[in-house]
Amino acid sequence: MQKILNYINGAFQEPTKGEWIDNYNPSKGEVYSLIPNSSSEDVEQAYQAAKAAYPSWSNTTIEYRSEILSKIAAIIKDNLSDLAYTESLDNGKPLSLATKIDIPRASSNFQFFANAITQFSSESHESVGLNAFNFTLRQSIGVVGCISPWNLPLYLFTWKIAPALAAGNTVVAKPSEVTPMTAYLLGEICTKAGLPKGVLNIVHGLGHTTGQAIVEHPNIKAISFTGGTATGAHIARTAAPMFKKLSLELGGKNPNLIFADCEYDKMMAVTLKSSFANQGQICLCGSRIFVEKSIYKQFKTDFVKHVTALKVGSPFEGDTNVGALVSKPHMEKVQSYIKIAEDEGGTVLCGGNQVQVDGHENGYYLEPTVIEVADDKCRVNQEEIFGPVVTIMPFETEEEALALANGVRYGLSSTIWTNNLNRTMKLAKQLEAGIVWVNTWLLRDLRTPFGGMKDSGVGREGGLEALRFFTEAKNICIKFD
Ligand code: TXE
Repeated sequence: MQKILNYINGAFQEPTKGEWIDNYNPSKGEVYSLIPNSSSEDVEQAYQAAKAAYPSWSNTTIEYRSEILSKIAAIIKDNLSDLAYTESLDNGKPLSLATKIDIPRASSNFQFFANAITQFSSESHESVGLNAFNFTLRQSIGVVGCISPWNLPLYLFTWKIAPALAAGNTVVAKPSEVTPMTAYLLGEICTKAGLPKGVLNIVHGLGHTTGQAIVEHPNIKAISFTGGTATGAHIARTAAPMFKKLSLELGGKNPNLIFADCEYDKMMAVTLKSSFANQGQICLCGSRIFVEKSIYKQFKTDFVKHVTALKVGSPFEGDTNVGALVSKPHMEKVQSYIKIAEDEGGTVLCGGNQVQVDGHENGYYLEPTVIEVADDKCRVNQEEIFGPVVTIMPFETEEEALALANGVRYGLSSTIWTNNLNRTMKLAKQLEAGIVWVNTWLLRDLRTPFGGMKDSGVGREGGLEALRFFTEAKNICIKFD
């Protein structure tokens, strides 16, 4: 069986304790590789390699770093089909999605920060009347930690690593133990691109051991994390006494507010995607759909018709819309919410069942599911399910829509469907979310800030925000007579 290895100091190595974890192909429910169950000793080795590489990497020119990151971007692009296949195999997502979205975005992440670092500037201020000039340096932090989840494996892994490296830091990174494969391949790509050894170190393993060792390490000065809200809170508690810089991108329970004056067909097509893309396993998915009462009945009929027509199947078939969920425990968690919804008086309008896919009988497939809820405070409408399950509910007024949208502990993204500009502006201002989309969903410009309010996290990624996170600001004040 294939063994994935840790990438430390530019070389691949087995975990020091020789312990391994099974890695599953979710489309078949089979173990197909083994990954290191790394201990704190492996994390320490990765840290030592990153520490040794730091003085030299942080002193390279911006142009040099930019060139290396561009090369990594180019090699990812050159290997698009292999990487996309690997991502689908490891995660269960449709190959078409990995080919169109995940892997191109991983390449763009490197290219974007290769360019952005050349434009990254800081402030200067003259203290008029006090005879002083101030200028601010943006200095790299040192060794930083990047921890990423399983839903968009290479996409989110590189979204952290690229700005960290661009800003001159060296990195100890851990991908999710559920989807380690493309991160493993990234090591080889970085070596090919000429990234000096030790600048990026990739350690595989479980969250509460390997991940915890990264967060607990006293000399890893910043942690960029994407994952569940409970894990984020735990990381914050662990890191706080050491005053580490933290960027936490956590869960979402994002509202879709659909008004009667919207462009109906466009809204319907995009709402299907925002509900079920990547099997609903995107923190930005619009899992709560609120529809203006005058079009609610029509919406319900049409939406259910379209959802029922979605093809659940092997990730490798071209016409598959919904692939496999990432793991058995995750599928069981999602299924448990369908039961909870029924117990709480919700109505399953379609879906709700496991699907047997020919040739993939043990895979983790679930029908896309639409639940009509009467009370927005029910658990299925309040808790992040992170699967192919959405709730729908009518509203009558703009005020009611706003209250429903904001009535959860999360605040990641919101989508508004309307052609009324005045309403758009009022709602966009009052929605408690880090990202508001109007008449679209998931349109991302990498220069814009990305992140959530409330229990969806702390800090912002993207563009200058990411470069600011991965640097320390130092102000220098010079007095003259
Ligand atoms: O995430 P975890 P899981 C949500 C979603 C999902 C739930 C749990 O609701 O059902 O979280 O998923 C590492 N110290 N999201 O269990 O545990 C872990 O190894 C350091 C939303 O996969 O948060 C992995 O690399 N690291 C989300 C990463 O953290 C730790 C995407 C995420 O794992 C750690 C994924 C620890 N103590 C899940 N414990 C989103 N919003 O994008 C775990 N890890």
